[in-house]
Amino acid sequence: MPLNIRGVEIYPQQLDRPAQEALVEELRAVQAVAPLFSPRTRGGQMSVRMTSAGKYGWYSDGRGYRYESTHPGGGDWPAIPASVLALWHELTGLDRAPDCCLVNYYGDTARMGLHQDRDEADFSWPVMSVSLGDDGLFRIGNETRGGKTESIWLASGDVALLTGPSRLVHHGIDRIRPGSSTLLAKGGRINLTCRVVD
Ligand code: MD3
Ligand code: FE
Repeated sequence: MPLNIRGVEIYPQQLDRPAQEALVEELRAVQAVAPLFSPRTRGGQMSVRMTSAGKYGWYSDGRGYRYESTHPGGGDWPAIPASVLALWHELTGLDRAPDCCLVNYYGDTARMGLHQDRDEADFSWPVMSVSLGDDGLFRIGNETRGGKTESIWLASGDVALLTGPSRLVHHGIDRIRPGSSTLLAKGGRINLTCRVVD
């Protein structure tokens, strides 16, 4: 039974250590094909580095946010790791596979400001998020801007499912806790976010 915070379902320690290690290896292969980059937004350079797997990858530059069919370097995005797809089908109960698995990498000082995920065509599809490496302080707000927020530390192996009304809540990562996990040799935090795009 997941923890429920404002409709966000959190599955603490859904992935055990061996599963986390196997996933990190699969992500190494993803990054070898599709290197991490730091997207530019209207607000400036993001502190989070990212890449994607799947049919689409998330991208941002001076023209705004969007999904792209190719990596900024030119090639196709690699396939979404099989273990991630299996987890998606297990937790969502859907037959439909996600179109995009966004890979966010947080160094010691990286953060992600409060935002909504609304670049997808249909918000009735859930979003699944997997945390790996150092703890991240996840802040959950409201569907509208402003108001009270709640925070929870996400640890390595935790999975969050955003379904129903929680799909459009404002959310972000205030900071990570450097050195809190031994999973990643170079430290930091990885978050995977799977979405149906179109
Ligand atoms: C709540 N990533 O990539 S994951 C993002 O940890 C993003 O990297 C954060 O927000 C991270 O857009 C948070 C948890 C998450 C992901 C998607 C959501 C929470 C969400 C979509 C709707 C509501
Ligand atoms: Fe988000």
